[in-house]
Amino acid sequence: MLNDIRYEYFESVDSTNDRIRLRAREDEIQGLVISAGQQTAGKGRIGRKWESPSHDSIATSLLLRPEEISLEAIPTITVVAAMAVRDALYRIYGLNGKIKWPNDIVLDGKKICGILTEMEMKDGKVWYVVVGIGVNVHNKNFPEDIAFKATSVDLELAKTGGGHGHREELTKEIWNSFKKYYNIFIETQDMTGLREEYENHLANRGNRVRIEAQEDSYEAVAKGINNRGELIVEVDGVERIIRTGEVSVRGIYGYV
Ligand code: BT5
Repeated sequence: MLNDIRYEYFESVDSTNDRIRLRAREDEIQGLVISAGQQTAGKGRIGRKWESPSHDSIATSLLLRPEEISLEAIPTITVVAAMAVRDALYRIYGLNGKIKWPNDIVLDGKKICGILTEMEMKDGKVWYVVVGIGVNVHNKNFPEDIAFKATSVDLELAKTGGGHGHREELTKEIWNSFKKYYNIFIETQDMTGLREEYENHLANRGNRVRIEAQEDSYEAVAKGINNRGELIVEVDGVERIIRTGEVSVRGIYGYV
């Protein structure tokens, strides 16, 4: 169970995930959140970069120490975190995002949030888990290579009459929401209690997507997720399971 959440804030760090890692190795207990105004070395998955320029976005990471968790349940935590961000954006701003499995929230076809879950093992067990969340809040423009596929809270609110995001308020709402979903997840260590709600918000459900694995790329229809939080797709009438971390899923007409 996740109960108390404790917040620390820094103006600038390399990566909030790395800050949590250091504290975790110093035996910090579960529930610490480190957020930063700016990251100088924000990380995406598999060595990619995450842009979090000065005070425009949220960069926030949480330390978890799930007891007796199996290794295969760890990627599902990313899926749970995606639900929390979607929920927080909807409840505060009425922004009705979709979850692009496994780790993005998209609005109007563009990415507003990315999630990076990392962990370390000790003595053959999961020692700690870091859930890192980046959300674009005040960003008005983006570096050229991502401009076509990135959006922010303020840019989306501008389309529906205006308004501004508030980074601290949104950060707290995200982690409160995460606590709610995580405590449901941890009872079964899977998506049994969350799957239906998740699937209601899954981008591309029922649509054709392109699965880009390292050695292979093919088209499929996205059907939903299984209780492990893995994506179920159909290829020529046959179901396949896509595991987190292995692939990218793209819509066939663009980023989403
Ligand atoms: C992610 O990776 O989306 C995970 C991002 C996690 C960021 C958080 S911030 C707090 C914590 N501390 C960290 O150091 N990281 C976490 P991935 O699915 O691999 O997507 C990365 C790709 O998203 C990049 O290659 C770009 O194409 C794109 N991208 C980078 N910055 C972006 C931004 N601000 N908005 C939208 N897209 C972006």
